[in-house]
Amino acid sequence: MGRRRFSVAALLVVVTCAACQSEGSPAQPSTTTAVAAPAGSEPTVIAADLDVPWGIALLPDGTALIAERDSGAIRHLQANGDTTVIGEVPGVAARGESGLLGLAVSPAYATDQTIYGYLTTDDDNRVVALRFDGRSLGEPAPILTGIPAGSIHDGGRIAFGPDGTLHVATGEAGDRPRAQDPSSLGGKILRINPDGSIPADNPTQGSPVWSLGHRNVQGLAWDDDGRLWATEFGANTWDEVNLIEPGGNYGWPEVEGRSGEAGFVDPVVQWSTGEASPSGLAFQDGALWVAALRGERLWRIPVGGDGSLGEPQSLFEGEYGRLRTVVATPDGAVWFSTSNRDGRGDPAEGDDRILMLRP
Ligand SMILES: [Ca+2]
Repeated sequence: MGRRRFSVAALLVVVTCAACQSEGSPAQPSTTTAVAAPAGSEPTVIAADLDVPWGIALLPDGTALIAERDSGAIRHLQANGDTTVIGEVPGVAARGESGLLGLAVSPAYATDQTIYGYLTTDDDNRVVALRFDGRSLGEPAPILTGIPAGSIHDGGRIAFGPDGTLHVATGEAGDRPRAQDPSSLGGKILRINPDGSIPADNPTQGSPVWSLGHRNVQGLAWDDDGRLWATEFGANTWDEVNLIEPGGNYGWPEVEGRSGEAGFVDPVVQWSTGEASPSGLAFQDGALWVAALRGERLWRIPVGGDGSLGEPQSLFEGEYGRLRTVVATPDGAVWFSTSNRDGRGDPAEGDDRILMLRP
């Protein structure tokens, strides 16, 4: 494997340069500064020969479940690196960007043996609950249905927050006005209870909508202070990292990237789409870690105690191809997965893979 590289990307995270926000501005050349790799920081492959892995969720025993987007299979990654198919989720209709996407493990898994999946069917995107007893997979029980589906912009990340509610990242599925329509589940971050009911303290009574105005969100992570961060794919100009506030409107399709317009929450980080196309997100070791698809790198963004962000650093640019998912493990590691078999990549031998980094 190649050297670890850091790219200082200050010029790419433009906060104040109004001229850089013009529609369709081309990707800017990166200014790369090589920095010596800290000892022991080289990623190691922990799983290989996967087919478009998407959701990755850790079980309490340190093993993990992996969702394969196109086949609908869920694999169990053992400590020795073997992956066993524990079942296929019935009803998965994979086309384009859709299929079996996010996975989450119940915070009460030790007693309820329940996992959650986000999948595309012939009719919608939905969240289902499934029993997994350590060996085989039960039948899916729908807990949230009717999320708009399409061949693009299907969102798909699901994650439990520190308060035990399940957050669901969706996309507008190619129909832009949905993102601003509070009655549509598309283009939103949703918040539900583990049984699918609506938490009483959501911004709008009876609605699962937690934030709106999103184009396509595939990354959710909470920092140690409980702040929720989300990645979002831009169209042609700006990809985003957003700090999510309940009831916040993040602008799409009225604005993309920083606008300063009243009524819209500006992103806290923005990149040109060639530098990022950010999918998965995790928080580990005082930083956000972002898996970039088109950008083919891992971004590390330091988070200050007050929520301020440091300068994003570009890691492993071009070394592993397209990156989809990032997971923070309880023992301090960062896992990240490739997505080179998703129809837009250039698979290497052993792809797709999951790699482990110890920051
Ligand atoms: Ca936005």
